[in-house]
Amino acid sequence: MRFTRAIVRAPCATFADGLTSGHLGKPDLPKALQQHAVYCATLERCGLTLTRLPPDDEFPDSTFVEDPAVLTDNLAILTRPGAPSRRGEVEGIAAALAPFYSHAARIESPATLDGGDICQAENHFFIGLSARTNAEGARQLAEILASAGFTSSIVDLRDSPTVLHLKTGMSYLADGRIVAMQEIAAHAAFEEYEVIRVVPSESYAANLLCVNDCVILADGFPQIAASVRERGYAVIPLNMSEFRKMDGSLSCLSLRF
Ligand code: CIR
Repeated sequence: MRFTRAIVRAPCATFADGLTSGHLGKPDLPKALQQHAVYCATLERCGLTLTRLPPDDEFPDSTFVEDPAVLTDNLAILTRPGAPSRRGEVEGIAAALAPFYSHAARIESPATLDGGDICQAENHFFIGLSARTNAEGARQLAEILASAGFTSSIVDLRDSPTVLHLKTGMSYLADGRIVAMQEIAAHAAFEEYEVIRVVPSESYAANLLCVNDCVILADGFPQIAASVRERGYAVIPLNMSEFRKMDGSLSCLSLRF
């Protein structure tokens, strides 16, 4: 999968009021802004042209632009986020996508679905069922994807409440390879893939971002960084400390297409 563009939105003044499991303390906004700037520069270094949306104080979690949409190069799907406080983020993303997609499909009530629960692996999509994405959301998305020629499979995370989204726990690297945290590594949906396991002490790094020829990885997780490098990928480590405090990780900060 090659990408040419991404949409990003810097964290807003109310960032610390967003949703979080809250065990790592309050984020520092200036530091978050600095980490976001490095993240954006890294996407550019990987060949992406960015659309930078202005910070939106009305929605504390709005820097996590991945959740209100699911994109492929010719298909845009606007989601219905599982957290009611995040539903209003969708219209801003719809407007940002309008110049690039002539039509966007929509996930409709009573379905809920967060982009963080959706992982594309070439022509296949893994759809996580979680506290944010319900069965009806998964059904609607699978139907839209099937009509565009994509296959999909479900990964039920509802017995793993510490995993916020599917991509909190796994990522598609490239070349038929998946990176996954222990809890979900043996899932039947991943049977045909090479699964690179992330040790429990490095679980946060299971969310990585493969952008063209680069693999962007959270900094400070040497074992998974070595496993990825060993397979021949160029790794770029990024400090994600302030986003992690708000349960966010690398993929959440951009919509790539
Ligand atoms: C939330 O709980 O919705 C945000 N604080 C974090 C969202 C992270 N997004 C993602 O993993 N795609």
